[in-house]
Amino acid sequence: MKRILTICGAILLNAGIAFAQDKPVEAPHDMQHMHHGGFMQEGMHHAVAKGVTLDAKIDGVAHTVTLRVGPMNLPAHTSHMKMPQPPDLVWEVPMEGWLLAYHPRLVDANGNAVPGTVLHHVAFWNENRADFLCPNKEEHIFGAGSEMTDWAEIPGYGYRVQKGDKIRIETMMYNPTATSYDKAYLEVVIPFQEAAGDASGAAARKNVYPAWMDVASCGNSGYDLPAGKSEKTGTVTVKYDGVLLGVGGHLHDYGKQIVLQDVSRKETVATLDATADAEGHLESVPVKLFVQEGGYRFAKGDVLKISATYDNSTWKVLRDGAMGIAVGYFVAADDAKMAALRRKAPAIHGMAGMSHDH
Ligand SMILES: [Cu+2]
Repeated sequence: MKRILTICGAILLNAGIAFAQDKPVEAPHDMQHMHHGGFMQEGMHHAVAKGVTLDAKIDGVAHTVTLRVGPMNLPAHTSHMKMPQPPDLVWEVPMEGWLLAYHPRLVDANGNAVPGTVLHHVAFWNENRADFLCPNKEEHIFGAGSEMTDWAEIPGYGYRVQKGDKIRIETMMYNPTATSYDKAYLEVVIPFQEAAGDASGAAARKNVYPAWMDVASCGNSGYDLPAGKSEKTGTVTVKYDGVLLGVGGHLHDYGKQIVLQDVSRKETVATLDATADAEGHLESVPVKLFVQEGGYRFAKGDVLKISATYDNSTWKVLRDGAMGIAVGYFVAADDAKMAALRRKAPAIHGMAGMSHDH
């Protein structure tokens, strides 16, 4: 299966239209666990897993950083509510440059593969920047769920980071399988390009901004899933002119479809039909690309409407069981405007005027 997915990714890359993943996007969550953003849902308290740390290894030759979260003990048949969860961990970016792609995988202490099924989600947030659609949130730069979304590089583009940026990593595990896993690690390999250039003389990248267009609008992404068929819709307003290079979707089990519309233009941007197994467990959500047309144009002020449909065949309400997010990469018409999303340096040392923004 992994091999097939990798081939799919390679085809996308070869066609020069690589977008977000080698499996159609099932992107991630920002979730009720966004403590720092203040979205933690009432009554959602997880036990904290002990001894889980973050290890960052830079390979200066291959130009990759490997982030490793673990070890985590994952007993069989344990829901995400019952599993002790890793604490939020922070990676401080050690260089100026661009992050180009995200390749997640799960391994045990011996390096053997652990199935992605046990990853409920992982989300990366840049604490030094605000999200361009929902500035009440931090910039959400990457996410993956059980489908282990692989975000492929888009040639010519990258996510710009500054030295010292703090990337907060939220990881939530579960284990719906009958097999227990001890000392599991989540690894995310991130190829990067330094801003100063390197021996390869690579050209500067154009900046992309991950766009999370959520049925919960700018609120907490998770919601209770009613029994049977349901639909939830939300809106967000675009605040910058630019283009969307492509869009995928994030749904949970029993998800059927996610639709993104530009209400201001009276157009449907994308209709993404999920695939699932016989029990309704989500397998994939397709990706629609606009790269070849130069991107789907958004204008400042455009209202985007997002709709997610589910058919919950358990006939029970699934508490916090659903999300509906269209996820894409946005390129601003005037990238200089996006600099305003950098948050002022916290005045820890009581020094005024330390802002880099102006
Ligand atoms: Cu989710």
